[in-house]
Amino acid sequence: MTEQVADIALIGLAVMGQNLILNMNDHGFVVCAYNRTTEKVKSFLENEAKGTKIIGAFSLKEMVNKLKLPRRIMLLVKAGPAVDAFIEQLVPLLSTGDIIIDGGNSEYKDTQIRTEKLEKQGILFVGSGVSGGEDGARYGPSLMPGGNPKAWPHIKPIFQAICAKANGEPCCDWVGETGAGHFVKMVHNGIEYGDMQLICEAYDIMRTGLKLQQDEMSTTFDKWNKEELNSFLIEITRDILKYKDEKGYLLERIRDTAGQKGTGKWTAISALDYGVPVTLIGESVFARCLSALQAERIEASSILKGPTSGIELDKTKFLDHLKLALYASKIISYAQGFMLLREAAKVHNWNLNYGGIALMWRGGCIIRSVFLQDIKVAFDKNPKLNNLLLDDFFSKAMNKCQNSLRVVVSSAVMLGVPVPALSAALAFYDGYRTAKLPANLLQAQRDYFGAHTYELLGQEGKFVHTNWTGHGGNVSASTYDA
Ligand code: 2AM
Repeated sequence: MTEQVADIALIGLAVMGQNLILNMNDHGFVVCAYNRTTEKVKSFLENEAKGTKIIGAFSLKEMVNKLKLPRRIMLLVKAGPAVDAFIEQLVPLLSTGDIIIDGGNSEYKDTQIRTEKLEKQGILFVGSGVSGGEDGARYGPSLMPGGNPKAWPHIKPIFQAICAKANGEPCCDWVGETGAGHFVKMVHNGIEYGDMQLICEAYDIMRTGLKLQQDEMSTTFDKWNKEELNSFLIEITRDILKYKDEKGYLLERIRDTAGQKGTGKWTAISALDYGVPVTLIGESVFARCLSALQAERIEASSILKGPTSGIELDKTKFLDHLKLALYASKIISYAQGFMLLREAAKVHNWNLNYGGIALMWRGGCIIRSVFLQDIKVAFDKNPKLNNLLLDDFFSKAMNKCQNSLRVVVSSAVMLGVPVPALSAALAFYDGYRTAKLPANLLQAQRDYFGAHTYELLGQEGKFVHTNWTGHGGNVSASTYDA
């Protein structure tokens, strides 16, 4: 009988897996490493893990036998069939109450199915978002675990030891049931798309509208990074703008076509599925798609005209507006992201801890920022807060910044600089604060051509149909949709 010495096993020795193991080792945990291609276990033990307490296994059976009870096994393998393949091989080797954690980028619906299926087999399954890239994994990632809540007390000491800390608090807490952890990670990635697109639009206005040099832009981002926009993405933008190689500034020579791996798209698809207006992330995904049409854009640039008259901008004043516009749009984007979380939580009966989620994103991940502390405070103050925009702190901030957002969006329009995310933010803001929208006309149109019925003000819940044309009958429709 092998000695049960390991606190946790980690399967998948790609760079994220290796770094997480080294991080766990630093915090005093004994980790057993395993990989499908077992030569990697040998190489890892002889190189990166040399001189540590890390042990290895060359079969799943050997790995399972080396684990303390209840067994904790973390998968960091390619999302999809690889996860199911390992689960299938592991289950016959495990005992009731053992824990499998999937730390990959799995789709939350898969995590939901796996959690429910494994619960029936007595295995506690966790799907955890892991964010922060290689460096985060090594020195402190943001961790977003969800799934079977019975697993949490057993993984909490490890997860909260290895994760990033913000003001001494761990950027990891229990997110919620079934697929909640991976859902929150997906929304995190969508928000990352939004943050990045907003910064790109600000850069484009500085470059095209204000004709700033790159060092001036870098200085501006440096200043912003010391104020309310203080964040990892503003910081790296400052550094990217001033980066030079032997040919000068590198940024201007990078091809302007953006790639994507899909999690932003998943967030936008979820937003449509749940019927939540997460417009800013949607626009950010589409902006990447438009950027990919480079050949067409180049052709169109010589055919399609832009504005015929320019506008004069006061550089100092405008940069102030731009900062506030960025801040306002960021508030709106996060408000939309939390609206999506709230709706999904309602549908799936997840008990999401919104303040905890803000704290999980506060450090360790790409969207880490000081701003998330204010979101945490807002949800701590009122865990049932309906919308971030209605919190005292954020409504005051919006009331202060909204005019700057108008100045920036209208100026960009007059300059012909595309600002899909900034203008989506403004359109959402104006829609959200409008007590009476023109959807009365929309309902009338639907009833006119499709007899879809409408409600009269003051008689909500009672659906009526009007024979608008005097012909076509009085029967309302229930199947044809528009
Ligand atoms: P490998 O080294 O044997 O390829 C990232 O690719 C990690 O996922 C690696 O540890 C890799 O193992 C593992 N992985 C990818 N596809 C897999 C599969 N179908 N089955 C098992 N492991 C897989």
